[in-house]
Amino acid sequence: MIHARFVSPTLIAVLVAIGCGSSKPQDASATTNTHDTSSPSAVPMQLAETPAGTPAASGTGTIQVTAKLEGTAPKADTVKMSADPVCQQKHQTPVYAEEVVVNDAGMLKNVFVYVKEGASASAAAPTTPVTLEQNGCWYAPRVFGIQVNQPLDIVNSDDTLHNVNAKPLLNAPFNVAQPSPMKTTKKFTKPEIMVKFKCNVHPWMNAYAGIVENPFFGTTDASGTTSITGLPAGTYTLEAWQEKYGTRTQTVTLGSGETKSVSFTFKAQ
Ligand SMILES: [Cu+2]
Repeated sequence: MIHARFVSPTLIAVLVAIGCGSSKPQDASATTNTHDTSSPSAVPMQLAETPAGTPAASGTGTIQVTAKLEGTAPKADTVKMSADPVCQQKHQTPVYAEEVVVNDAGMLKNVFVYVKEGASASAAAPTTPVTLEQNGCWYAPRVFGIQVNQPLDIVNSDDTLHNVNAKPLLNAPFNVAQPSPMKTTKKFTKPEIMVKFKCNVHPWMNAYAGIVENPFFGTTDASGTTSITGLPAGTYTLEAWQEKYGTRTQTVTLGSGETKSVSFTFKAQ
């Protein structure tokens, strides 16, 4: 049920979109969602698709990644959820915006790092889904990686309406209403850095996905670190992405079974 307290102009727009939702998803093979209201308009294909039959070479090399913020991090705003009591009641402590998350040592969380050049694409996507959860009207994880054609389970764990609005440039956009606890499964068919998710009902909800061609990626944790493992010997260009500070790249050469450390530094603006 949609409760009267949620009848806002945004929600009305969402409901109208649902009511008119006779269009089919652009790529029916890429979704199992039954509420898809995405536009069937064409999306330009600017990147090559994963070459069929090309195995992702694997090895035993590791890149240990750290991400740091130089300078003073901006003060995180408190997120006000009073517009939706269902959201607010799930939080006993204040919730802070996560655009920039640093620890006391200046280490940056939620930096997505992947091998941009030097690694081959995987032949097949993992069948294990990545989960993007909405709990307490908050996306978790906020930043994550997923492989091309790997299932993404988008879960609503709240007894309230969320609207999952993804607007990629290279993949098919979608706009899914989840009026109650439920799961929608999606796939992305092309590499794309990054795809942003937002909720039309709760404007503070944002998440970002890096769609990549192989398993060589990671997202820094609260200590500002992640590891990329299973790499064969080679020379790799790593790109690190942070939602406010943009991207940094570095090149690293790994011998067979070697472990190297790479540190990315972002400057506070
Ligand atoms: Cu929401």
